[in-house]
Amino acid sequence: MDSSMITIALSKGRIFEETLPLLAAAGIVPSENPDSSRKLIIGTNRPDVRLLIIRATDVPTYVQHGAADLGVAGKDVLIEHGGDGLYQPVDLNIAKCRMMVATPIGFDYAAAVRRGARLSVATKYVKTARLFFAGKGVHIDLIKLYGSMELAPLVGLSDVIVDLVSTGSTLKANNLVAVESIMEISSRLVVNEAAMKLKHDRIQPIIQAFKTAAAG
Ligand code: PRT
Ligand code: MG
Repeated sequence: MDSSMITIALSKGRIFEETLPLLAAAGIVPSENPDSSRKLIIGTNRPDVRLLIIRATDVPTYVQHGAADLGVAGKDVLIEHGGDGLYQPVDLNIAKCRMMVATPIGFDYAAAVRRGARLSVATKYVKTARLFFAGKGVHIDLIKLYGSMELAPLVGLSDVIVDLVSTGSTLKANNLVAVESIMEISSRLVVNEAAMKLKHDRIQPIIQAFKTAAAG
């Protein structure tokens, strides 16, 4: 770990966009836009702060291993990762959505649950799905996918899906309907545990600025 540098891991798209005002509150302005730049390491107005642009699901891994000191990751991603070696000091209240169970229109989910039917569930969020259905006492066959879960019930791969929903337009466009809410999702600031101690003087003001900006 380069102790002179503060490294922040972010994903492109909604997390980067919604983290920009929080970075600004901490006096950090990226020198490039990751959507137009192909660079994976982006500098900032502060010579001692840089950004890593990585896949959303990889953020906890970089921070856990100390390749990044800080990062921003969805609760969905953190649950699947497990959160080992990470402080999660702030719920940033950004990139909000809901983890839901969805089915094709016309599938009687409530009746299937009532009669104790075995459900096949397609999802990228296997830990979340396993815990949720175990809690309800519903037996499931889990089918792990990496994306486009909406397709699975349309072609008979699964009865239901577990996915994130924000506007609901993706479900609607695929003749699916949300039948149960699992949890509210937002993104968290994550901090490497060793960096929290070793770089405390420089990391603490960033955490504080994020906290204040997220609450305001
Ligand atoms: O997209 P990519 O495969 O590169 O990676 P990713 O999906 O992991 O990253 P990204 O940037 O899409 O999402 C990062 C984080 O944003 C997630 O981990 C969530 O915490 C959060 N977030 C908030 C969402 C959504 N809203 C969201 N709507 N992540 C994904 N979606 C997807 C959802 O999976 C579904 O396919 O958008 C679709 C539904 O959107 P609506 O508006 O049609 O309901
Ligand atoms: Mg996505």
